[in-house]
Amino acid sequence: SITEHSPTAEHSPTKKHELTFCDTGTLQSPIDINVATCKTKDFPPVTFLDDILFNSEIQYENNCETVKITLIDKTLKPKVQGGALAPGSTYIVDNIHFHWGTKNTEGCEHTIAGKKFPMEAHMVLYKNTSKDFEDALHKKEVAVLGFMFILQAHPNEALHAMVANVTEILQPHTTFKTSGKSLVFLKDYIGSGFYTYTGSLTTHGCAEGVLWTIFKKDIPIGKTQLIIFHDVIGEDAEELQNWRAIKPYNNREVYQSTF
Ligand code: GRE
Ligand code: ZN
Repeated sequence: SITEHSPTAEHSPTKKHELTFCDTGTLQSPIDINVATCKTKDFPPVTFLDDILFNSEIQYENNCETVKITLIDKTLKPKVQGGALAPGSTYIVDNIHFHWGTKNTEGCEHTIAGKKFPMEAHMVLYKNTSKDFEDALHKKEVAVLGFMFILQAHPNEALHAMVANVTEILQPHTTFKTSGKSLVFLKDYIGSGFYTYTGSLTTHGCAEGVLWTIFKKDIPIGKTQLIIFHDVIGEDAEELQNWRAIKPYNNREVYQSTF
């Protein structure tokens, strides 16, 4: 079961949704990854076991909290394995969503040796022994793959399709159905080196027991491409910013891959 702590209203000036109840435990996310004290472990790379995510119809949604990407056919289960994920287990992709800010100097949730990035994507996975994401949350079988974006002057052609799809959902509570091809760029990053630790969701109760993987290879994003995310409109015409500030390390170990 989920480690439960008495929830308190956590007030962060940077994230509107922290005004709602969140966990106050000792395994919260995000953290600043202390690269200097990371222990190294001989992990295999993370891999996609199939191309279901890229060959199927997907939906981009502006739910007024984030841009959330899901498969339209809920019976399709894209599979991921490796890395720090439980050996011998496969994990199913539940959704991909993004965290960003209101300016180019912030927006990521995790920081690496104190360094901030303008955006972070989360690929949310659940172990195939769970029925769905909610079931996995209770069983502590949720894992999240985090991809950091780094700003560059010129657009990244590999992100063109994804960004074009986001322009279709700038208005609050809108959806756009399209091909999973727009996510193919992720294949170039999922096999990179990574950091891993145990933390929490960063919204919606911030339940603990989530296995985090943060890839070391940043995804370049052009300034005009990041503007599209900054232009996503929230409830009541609000400018969205949806990153949670870093939380204490406490006694946690963060491991890194040998590569
Ligand atoms: C979020 O809401 O931001 C979130 C999830 C599930 C896993 C990680 C995460 O809903 O950050
Ligand atoms: Zn997230």
